[in-house]
Amino acid sequence: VAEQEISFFFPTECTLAVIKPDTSEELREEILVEVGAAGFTISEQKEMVFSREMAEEFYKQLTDKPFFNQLLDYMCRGPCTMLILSKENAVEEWRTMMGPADPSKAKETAPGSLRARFAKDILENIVHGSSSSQHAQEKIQLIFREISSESQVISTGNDDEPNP
Ligand code: IDP
Repeated sequence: VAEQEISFFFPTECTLAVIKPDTSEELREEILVEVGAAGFTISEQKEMVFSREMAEEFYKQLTDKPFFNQLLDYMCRGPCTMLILSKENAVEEWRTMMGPADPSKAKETAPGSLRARFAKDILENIVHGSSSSQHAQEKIQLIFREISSESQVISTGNDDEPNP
């Protein structure tokens, strides 16, 4: 069966996944291997440090939360790996793979999830994933298409292109 026909019956969906700052190179590689093993295609990948302004925009839905400033401090602390993941039902499947934000809850309800195994605490929980297809489209637009000059792109993940 032609690939187009398969994608007609099982349309692929995109989600934005982020490996957050302070994740060791070893763990980052492990996450990328698990992403592949779970059947996701990495459509685009890059390393980037958030500017404060861009992190605020990225998490604008959480402006009123008491932890908002801490979250911005964390997200701007170092390079993030930004991924566009494609797969049928990608949004939900990546959220399942991440597990709940709080690792103590994740250990109880989703012990195999990335956060259950690797998150430090409810703030420093190593990965992000869009919560809906619409959010995914918005955040992909923000991160991959409208790069603010203040956010520093480190690498595009594409060996054929020189780094900016
Ligand atoms: P999500 O990342 O699973 O979608 P959200 O509730 O949208 O969870 O929160 C976004 C991020 O904010 C979390 O991944 C985590 O880094 C941080 N966060 C969430 N709740 C708390 C909290 O109670 N204290 C500190 N940080 C939190």
